[in-house]
Amino acid sequence: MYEQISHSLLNDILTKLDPEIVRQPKMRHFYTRLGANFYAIHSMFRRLYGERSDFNTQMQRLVETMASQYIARSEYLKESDLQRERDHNWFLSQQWVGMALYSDGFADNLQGLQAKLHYLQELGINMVHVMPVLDCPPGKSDGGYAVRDFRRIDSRIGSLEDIDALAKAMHKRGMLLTLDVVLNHTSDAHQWAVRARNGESAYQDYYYTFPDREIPDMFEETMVEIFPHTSPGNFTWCEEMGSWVMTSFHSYQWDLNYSNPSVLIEMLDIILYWANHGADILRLDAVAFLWKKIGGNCQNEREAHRILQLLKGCCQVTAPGVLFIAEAIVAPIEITKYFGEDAINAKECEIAYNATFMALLWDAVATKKTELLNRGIKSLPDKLERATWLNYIRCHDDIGLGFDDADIRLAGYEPTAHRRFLVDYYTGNFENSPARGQPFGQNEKTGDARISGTLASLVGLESALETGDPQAIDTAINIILLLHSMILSFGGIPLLYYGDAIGTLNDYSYQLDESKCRDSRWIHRPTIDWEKAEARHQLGSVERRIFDGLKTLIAVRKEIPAFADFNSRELLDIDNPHLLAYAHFDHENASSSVLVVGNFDTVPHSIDLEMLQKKGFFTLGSIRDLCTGERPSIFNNQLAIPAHGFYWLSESRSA
Ligand code: OTU
Repeated sequence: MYEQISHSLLNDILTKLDPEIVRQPKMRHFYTRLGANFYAIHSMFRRLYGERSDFNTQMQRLVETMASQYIARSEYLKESDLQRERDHNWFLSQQWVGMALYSDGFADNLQGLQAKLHYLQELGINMVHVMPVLDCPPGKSDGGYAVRDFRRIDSRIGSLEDIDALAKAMHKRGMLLTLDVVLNHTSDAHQWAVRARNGESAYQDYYYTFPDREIPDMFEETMVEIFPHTSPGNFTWCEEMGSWVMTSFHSYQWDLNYSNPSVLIEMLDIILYWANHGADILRLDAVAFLWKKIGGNCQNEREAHRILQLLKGCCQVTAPGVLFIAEAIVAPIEITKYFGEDAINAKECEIAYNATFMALLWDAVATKKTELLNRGIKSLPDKLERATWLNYIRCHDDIGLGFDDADIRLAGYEPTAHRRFLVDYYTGNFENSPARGQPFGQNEKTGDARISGTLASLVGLESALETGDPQAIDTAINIILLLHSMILSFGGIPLLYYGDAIGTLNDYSYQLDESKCRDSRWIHRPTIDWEKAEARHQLGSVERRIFDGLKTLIAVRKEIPAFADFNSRELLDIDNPHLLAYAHFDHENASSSVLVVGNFDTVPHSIDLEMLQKKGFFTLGSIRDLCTGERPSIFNNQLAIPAHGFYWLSESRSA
């Protein structure tokens, strides 16, 4: 019934379309896709904004926005859309390996980055998340997440032409470009905020503004603080407007008000704008926060999901080849909802950060045990078929310890004490800890804290190099490789972090910068030392051991079809609290199944081969470690895994 109504509604909209749009040739695919998605788009838009008197006008605007951006989309990108529609699981392939980087830290600017693409290819990277490049007020940028102009590149980093050239150069090399769209907030220097401050009520409606503390106080009762240390509270007084503005993040980041359809349409236009500038994937920042409700923590609200479904539906019409990444650092049961509920294919974001796995890996390194890791993976809900994880060890943010309290208890720890242990361990305040991290976001009220630091410094490379202890250096390198072996084999797109492939240590220079010194995340946003990077060619150097190790793992991963993310992973119960083991089964061809096992302990451990055989492994022939191409160590029918070692095992019929 509603479907019929929506059909005539679509006709209505089409007859009122701007003549400029109607005149356009080659709109066939647009109209077909609009027809196919209109019901979903219209019903979502109606659920969000159906009560408004200007609903029809806004709906018309929404369609015109999709149409105008379709017209602006290049033939080349439209061709790629068609290809991806034909091969719609293309991104689940094990061929993709990503890296996140700040273009200025990596190579001064966008042109420098383009000139360094060969380095990324040398390592095997073919998906690059270029961290925020947009114009932000210097000193109040939040690392690029306080955007002043969503269509303008920071002039220190480059220009729009540079991005276009970079996208082209990357596509030529078969690489994917990922860019950010910061959906939840703008800088307080964005022109919408400026116009709001100047008294334009239309722009005041873009934000959440309140004349007094009545509503803000109610919100505060249940909202959490994201940056308690530097930006306590969730509201900031604006003298010019004489109102409180909602600022969940920093006081200079004003939350956008998505109960206003104009905000949604503007942000859709920006998403499509960057899709048209060649982004293959858009990382949607802080998506959990898109809808605010009194009485809740203002995260993961149903409406936030509707907004994402709507944005996805519209993108499907204009730029169907473009994927969304959900940056939602939330509890496991909430994370998978960002793929879309009750669906097989992603209805919201095709890709989501696997923050749970990331934090659990850090737990295993510190405790040298895998109980919590195993439990956490078990309670990670299944993803949809056409959706995938972004598996990472480090990123530009802090490491939050957001595991489930119940899981922590089941693993035999007391939650508060255990989290405190982890923070102490990684900040080097625990006996014998080699880690050199720093606390982030300490909250005096709740006792919570998170962790900053580069991978190398957190696993002890910095302290080992200082003391010159060769064994400690070996250990740190082994842990770096072990962690990468996990994200490269877990199922999903591995996302390396720039600098990690050459063991980049903490950068303490942020402490001298007045605008950064209170935000320890800057410690792990390095400027790459390219001379040090050259050492990757020197036999025996730390850089070479890490770089070559990763390069091999990446190359091997790409050759293992079982690592494509088709929900083939099964956690194996092997009854050893220091090991993690999972298998990717190929049910049609047992000999292409792969068993991954990692040892998080400082001493070797073994697994009984007979037990593995009972589980269906290695019954046909001899065992081979795909990483080295060799037979793993076996003694007395026990598979031995060295301290901090790992295997990707498969069966080969030939001995
Ligand atoms: C994201 O962060 C970005 O990755 C951060 O760099 C930004 O500061 C922040 O948004 C504001 O734009 O919102 O959904 O613990 O993990 O703030 C999760 C801090 C986020 C970050 C968290 C995260």
